[in-house]
Amino acid sequence: MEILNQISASLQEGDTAAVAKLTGQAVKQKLAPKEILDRGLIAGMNVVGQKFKSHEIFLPDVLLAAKAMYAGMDVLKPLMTGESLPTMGTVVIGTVHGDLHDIGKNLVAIMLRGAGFEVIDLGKDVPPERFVDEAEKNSAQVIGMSALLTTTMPVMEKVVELAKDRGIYGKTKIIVGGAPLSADYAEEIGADAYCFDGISAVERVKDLTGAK
Ligand code: B1M
Repeated sequence: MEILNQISASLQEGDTAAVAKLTGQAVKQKLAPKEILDRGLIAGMNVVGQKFKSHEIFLPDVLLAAKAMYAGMDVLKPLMTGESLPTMGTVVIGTVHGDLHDIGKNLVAIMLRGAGFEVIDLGKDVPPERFVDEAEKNSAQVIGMSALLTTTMPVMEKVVELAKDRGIYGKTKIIVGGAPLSADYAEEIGADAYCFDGISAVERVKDLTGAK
């Protein structure tokens, strides 16, 4: 689809205005928001990641691409969130301490809100205690953690340990996600579920909380 390639290309160039405009056009063309997201915005961001890894581009380029990604997500957000529904439960979500990657976490939050959950977004670089404090304070059914760096993944285990110490482990379910994670890693650290993306996060949170 031509317009999706254009969105991907503009995102790779860090052209915020073009990404916003093209995403709006794609919506007008009645493309599904998920298709625009997956085959336009995320596809572009994946190329950015590969080029960054192979030193073809540098950090400022990645920052510009991230800004452009947000411009596209802003256009799609109202379509993905839908009408607000009676809340199906509360999820405390954040990117773990030391990690500033929040695009994926924000997408997951949007999808969970769209599915009717109340989402308390703690942002990025969130210390372990804060996940547990906020879960307790808000009687959350689920803690959701995101990590994009192999170096920050171990923070998740600290949160699990803290949840055990405070006696909320088992009652408050713990889900984890992010590109370097796996179901095996989630099991190893004692999380209740690994989620590959926003859709699987919604499915797993529904399973874990019994929400329909
Ligand atoms: Co960084 N970065 N980055 N970066 N960055 C990666 C992650 C990297 C893989 C790039 C690479 O080398 N190819 C690499 C990590 C290597 C590793 O650890 N194995 C890397 C690096 C090295 C770094 C720095 C260390 C670079 C440096 O300073 N030298 C630095 C670290 C800063 C820090 O965090 N302390 C850094 C910085 C940055 C920016 C700030 C410039 C920017 C982030 C901006 C922002 O988020 N606001 C950035 C970006 C944009 C990326 C890439 C290119 C794209 C990430 C992204 O947003 N993807 C990334 C390469 C890549 O992943 N392809 C890279 C799109 C997003 C929709 O996908 O986040 O995977 P993702 O989320 C998905 C799923 O993973 C899942 O659902 C989402 C939707 O499908 N998911 C969950 C995520 N969280 C979930 C939680 C859940 C459930 C599912 O439940 C709770």
